[in-house]
Amino acid sequence: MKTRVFSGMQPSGNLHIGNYLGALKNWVRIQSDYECIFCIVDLHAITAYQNPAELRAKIEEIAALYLAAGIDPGECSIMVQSSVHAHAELAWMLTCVTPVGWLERMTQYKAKSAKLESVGDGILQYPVLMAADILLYQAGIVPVGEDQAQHLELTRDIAQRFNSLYGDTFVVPGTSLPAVGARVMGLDDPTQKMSKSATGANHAVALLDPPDRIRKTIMRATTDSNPAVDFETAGPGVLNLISIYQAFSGSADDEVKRHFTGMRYGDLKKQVAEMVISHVEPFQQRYRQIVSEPGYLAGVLREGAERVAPIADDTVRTVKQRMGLYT
Ligand code: AQP
Repeated sequence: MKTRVFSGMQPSGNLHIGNYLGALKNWVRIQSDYECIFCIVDLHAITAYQNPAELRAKIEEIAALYLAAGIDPGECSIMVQSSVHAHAELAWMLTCVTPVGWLERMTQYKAKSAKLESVGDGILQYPVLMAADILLYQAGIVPVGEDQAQHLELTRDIAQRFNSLYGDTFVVPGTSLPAVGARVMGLDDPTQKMSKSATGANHAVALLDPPDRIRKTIMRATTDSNPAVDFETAGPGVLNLISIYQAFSGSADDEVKRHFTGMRYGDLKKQVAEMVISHVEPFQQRYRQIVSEPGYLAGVLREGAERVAPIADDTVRTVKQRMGLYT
């Protein structure tokens, strides 16, 4: 039997090249080696206010982008988190075995809550819901970007705590990070990770940005005071651009070093922009085709949910029995 893989993205903004290089590209690469479930985690997105009509549209946009990037719905299950009720149900049961101190230690919680006057409980509980998503399907591997590694560690802690309190119930999942592109940084500020919720006009390259917009954003990327690439002294902005190029091209470290050493920053940016465009343009064509087929996307999502719901129900039934709840 193939090991099960689970991962997801929030429909909380425009998917960017960080989401692609950190996660989606890896999903496409491994999809035929494992039994994969790829989710659109809309319950996570509502931890911050979302305009309802926009959220609904984003869910479909993200599903279409999964398909456009090469996820095969014949091979994998693509589904929306809120369409399988067991995600929320298991999250509550896991909340009850999770010490609040574990959640307060999460870097993402600290960063997000520091910016808010009033912190919603959902922001604190976010990683418990993520643990429920993964443990519900007894996933053995979770391919994510580096920013989610700490949440994965917490998922393992929650699984182990539950297993030790109630007996072996959950598979303890492993993390799969890409070798290059695990943490793509903001183009306007390379000390911050590229993020859907960041507001800067030149912060991110979205997967659906037109080529001219991509060129503009990359040409305006922050570099440093050197005129040309010197790997010994290069700042984070230059290294970020080079790693974006490398992650898209799949080139080896020494090849990249040879290619870029001494290159002027203007030329480096042009080459990075053309590399990104050559990869995202074909997605964009497939994306337009997918959204123009009436009913296709809804069918993929319905089938995905129908395929995974029995696995989720089975886990919830076992968890309820183990905890002594009424089944
Ligand atoms: N900058 C990044 N570099 C590499 N991987 C990244 N991921 C996110 N940002 C980067 C990975 O993309 C997947 C989906 O992310 P998410 O939708 O769960 O949200 P996130 O991790 O919180 O990412 P964002 O884009 O920063 O969203 P907002 O701003 O809405 O919080 C995950 O596998 C993540 O690791």
